[in-house]
Amino acid sequence: MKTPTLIRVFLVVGMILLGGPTGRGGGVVTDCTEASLRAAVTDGGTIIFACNGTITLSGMITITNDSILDASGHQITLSGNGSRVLYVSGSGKLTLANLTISNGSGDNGGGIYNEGSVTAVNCILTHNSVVGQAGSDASFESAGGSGGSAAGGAVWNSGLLWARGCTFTGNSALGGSGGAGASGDWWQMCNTPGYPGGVGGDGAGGAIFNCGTAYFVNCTLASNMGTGGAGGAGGFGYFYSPDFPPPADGPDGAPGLSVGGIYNAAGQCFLTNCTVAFNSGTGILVSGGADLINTLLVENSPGGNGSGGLTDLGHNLSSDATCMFTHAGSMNNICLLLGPLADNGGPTPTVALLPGCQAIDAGDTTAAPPTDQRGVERPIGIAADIGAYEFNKSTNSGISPVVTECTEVGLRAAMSGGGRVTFACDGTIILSNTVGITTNTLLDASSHKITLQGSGVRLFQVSQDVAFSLANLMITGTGIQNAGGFVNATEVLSKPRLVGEYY
Ligand SMILES: [Ca+2]
Repeated sequence: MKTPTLIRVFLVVGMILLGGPTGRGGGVVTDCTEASLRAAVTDGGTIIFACNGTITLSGMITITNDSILDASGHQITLSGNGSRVLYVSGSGKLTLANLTISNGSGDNGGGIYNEGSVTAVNCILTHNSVVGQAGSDASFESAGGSGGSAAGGAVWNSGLLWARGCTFTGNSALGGSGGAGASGDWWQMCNTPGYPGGVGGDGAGGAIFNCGTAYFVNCTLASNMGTGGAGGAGGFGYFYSPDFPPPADGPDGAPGLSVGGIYNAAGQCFLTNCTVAFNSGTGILVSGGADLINTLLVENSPGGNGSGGLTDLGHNLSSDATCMFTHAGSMNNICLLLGPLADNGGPTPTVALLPGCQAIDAGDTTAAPPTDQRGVERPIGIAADIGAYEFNKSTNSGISPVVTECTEVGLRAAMSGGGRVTFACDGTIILSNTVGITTNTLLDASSHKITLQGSGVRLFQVSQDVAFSLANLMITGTGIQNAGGFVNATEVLSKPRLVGEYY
């Protein structure tokens, strides 16, 4: 995949702003082995690649100097293989371009742990994971130990982080479970209560943990997972005699927080034209500061899209009410029509806006970067779109097909090209055969009464990597076992969304 010119300009400018490499070191990694890579980064400088492939590490690489890893024109993955991939010390400056960081793990910062400065351009961080330690069970007169937090599946940042055109997906943070509380005190010769269970550790950012300064521009954070550790069980009360009030069991510990996208614990993060979608856990949790502009938050749950006070700089969109956006151009509780995370062109996977999505042309054009995440120039249409993807009517059909006749033939004809399909009739449509969904489709029966009924058949079969949404219609009477309404080929990437009134 090519590096768009503007991104290259950014890279060069970024290198200058950051002081640039020292001029020493540098080199070419010719054979995609760990040994070659380690040799190349020893002296820092600009390192390029003349090979393609996955470099599987036996341990993390520590950056204490000024290094640029530029995989432009090549397919390079750095795999942590069970340990953290990269550690950047306080004196380190690392620029990553056009490469993938995957399969790193630890208890924080599975992909990258940054105390210095990291600039990532057109990178993919995927399948990095962090797991917190379990709290110890109490044995005597005490509460259970707290579970350890797991912070930043992909990145833990206390320094300066610049991410531009990057996709974070499939990363995870699992907090440690709390330990069990001790039982009541048997030697006191009375009934005594049990001790509390330990609190669970936080899943503190499936993708990102930030306590420094972090900038995200044209980035997509999708389908990452944060899971708080379970609270420990309270200890049993100790029963000595019926002459005393019955002993209470200790309370169970509270579970840890579950944050799927970004946990901004302190410091400050800034998001411009980013898409934060489909993460498991809260999308962005803020206890420091987070400034958002032109940013899209969709279907992050449980926990909602935002928590803790996001600063709304305008033209942000949330599919739920949790962000409480109030600035001009921002919207809450909007049903957003998005495709799954997919290769939509450009160097990294993105989440496409579908025809009819209210993020289209709703951004602040002056605040938007001159291209979207893929490198497509913006704005297309009357204004920049909200999020990391700019919708192009000419590459989507732009035609909004309408079901004019409520029959199987009429429905199939209207649905054949995908997109947002609406209705100009009311009634029950009985399908005699399953309709295959092979392109992103929204079936929207708003302001009509439509019932879809299967005549002993499944109604829809959704292909892999295809988004299928249904709005304001009834599905009934398919008459077969297992997934009568529809079958979804990919669990994460193309879950159908049932919105509005459905049955
Ligand atoms: Ca636009």
